[in-house]
Amino acid sequence: MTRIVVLTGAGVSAESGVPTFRAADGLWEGHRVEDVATPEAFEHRPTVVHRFYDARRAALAGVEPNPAHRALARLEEAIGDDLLVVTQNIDDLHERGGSTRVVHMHGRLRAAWCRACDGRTDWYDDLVDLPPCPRCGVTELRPDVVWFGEVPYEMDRIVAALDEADVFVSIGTSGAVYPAAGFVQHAAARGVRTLELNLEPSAGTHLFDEARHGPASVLVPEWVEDLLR
Ligand code: BJW
Repeated sequence: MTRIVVLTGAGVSAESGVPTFRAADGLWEGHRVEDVATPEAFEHRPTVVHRFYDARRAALAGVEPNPAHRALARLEEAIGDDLLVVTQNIDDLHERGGSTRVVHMHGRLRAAWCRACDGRTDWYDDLVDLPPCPRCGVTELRPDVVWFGEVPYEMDRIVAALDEADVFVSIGTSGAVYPAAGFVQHAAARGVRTLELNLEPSAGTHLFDEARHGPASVLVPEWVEDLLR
């Protein structure tokens, strides 16, 4: 059986109406993502950072998975444990599209992390008004997401999957943020076949064995259909 690791980024959710980070319109109220997605920003301007994530959490209620998410779920249905989806996205569109084997390496919008008790809780409301942690009652909740300078989640599991993979596919990511941007080199160094599916050439497009450019809602279903034919 072919073992496949798929890495997804903001581009896979773009056609669902979730904005990407580095497009021309990818600013949030004039802030670059690098200026709001840091522990330092949260320390100095917690209200700005909470509002950034509260707005994105609220917007999740109005978006739906697109054909790219659904095609990946169809692939999981066909090959089961031989597929692992590693997403940099903090939305839940892979799960809502039907995928179950999903690693959220940059965390989840619908989760809050208490800095007082270290507990994590599923979270659907705003955080800007500093609600108490349901576990310890302290008002130290932050979005359970990975900011610049923090260590992405489940790196050991991701590296193990890349080491055992036959194919690595990167979908809808600019290749601007590490360590995800380095997965292609990690995989290629182990002889894994690599494929990029992105709207345009990413920063690391030359590192892939093959690159196909176009919208994920077209490229991903086509790739899955080819594979399962
Ligand atoms: C479509 C499409 C359509 C559009 N169809 N495609 C090595 C070198 C240099 C720097 C570093 C390095 N290693 C680490 C660093 C520092 C830093 C970093 O990478 N800095 C860069 C700015 C250079 N990295 C970190 O700090 C990370 N931590 C770390 O490295 O810890 C050390 C460590 C690692 C491992 C083990 C042990 C220790 C943490 C990074 C955290 C990133 N967090 C963010 C925000 C949090 C979550 C959130 O708010 O959502 O994650 S930043 C932001 O960028 C977000 C995204 O997940 C991430 C990636 O963005 P993505 O998904 O690629 O989006 P875009 O907008 O950039 O691209 C979209 C793409 O889609 C484009 O190409 C479009 O063309 C395409 N597209 N429509 C198909 N319809």
